Amino acid sequence: MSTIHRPRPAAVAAALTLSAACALGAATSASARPRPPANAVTVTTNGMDYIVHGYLHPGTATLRWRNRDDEAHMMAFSRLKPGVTLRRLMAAQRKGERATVALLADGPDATYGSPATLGAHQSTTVTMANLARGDYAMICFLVAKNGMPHWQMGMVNILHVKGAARRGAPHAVATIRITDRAIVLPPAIRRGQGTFRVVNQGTKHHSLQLVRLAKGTTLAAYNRWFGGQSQAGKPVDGGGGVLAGGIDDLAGGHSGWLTLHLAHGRYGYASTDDITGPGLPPQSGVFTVR
Ligand SMILES: [Cu+2]
Repeated sequence: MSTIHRPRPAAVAAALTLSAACALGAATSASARPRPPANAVTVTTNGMDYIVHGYLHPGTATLRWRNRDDEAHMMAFSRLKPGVTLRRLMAAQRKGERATVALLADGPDATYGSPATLGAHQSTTVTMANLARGDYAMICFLVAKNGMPHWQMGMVNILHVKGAARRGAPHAVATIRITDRAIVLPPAIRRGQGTFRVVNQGTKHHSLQLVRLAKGTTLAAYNRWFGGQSQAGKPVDGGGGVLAGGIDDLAGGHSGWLTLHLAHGRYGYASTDDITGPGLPPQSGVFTVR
């Protein structure tokens, strides 16, 4: 699996499957930022960290992730068994993937609709449906220049989801449909702004990762470059693209929301779950925001 998405160093491959949602990425324009929804939390990355500004209520819950670092980061997101502390999670990480998976409440294949991978200075906002109460692990498996995975450098933290459930759905300007054969984007995507409902109408897990492409770079070329970097255990900054968030993973029949503030430019999209070789999956394509 080579992809826009997560590198899969052998030792952590299984733990990786615990992640998967997508967020929207973006070259954010501050002036276009809408009023934050009631049940929302911001997580900021300044370096090898997830700095959590508050907590979420269960139910319909919005996670805004800002990457202020000069490097790309990802967020494996998974609910922990009751009572698992950050210290215990970190100890399990050092032991290996099996030890980490043993701490997960929903197993290694759970999906929540959490944020997809962010390049340097990008941000993304996802709204998750029916988020359960509990403590959620956030772990970055990308690899630094020195070959060390980011989690080993401190990029592990916990987000608390507690209190009374909040219901309701954000107002969506249009719907993005993901199936077992395609991703169908609505015409409104070309505005690059607003909240989109994202529905997985297929039977398998799918995701939606966005990448802003430099002039002259095709999505296929970027994807090949990303796959090569990932498999070699190298950083994924460069290659003529900037990862711009999205929704990491949605199980078949599930949905979430993605709020976009995309700057003008050409974007590629792909379901990284469906990348099985050097080529692009059928769930991929390109659009332009003008
Ligand atoms: Cu990272």
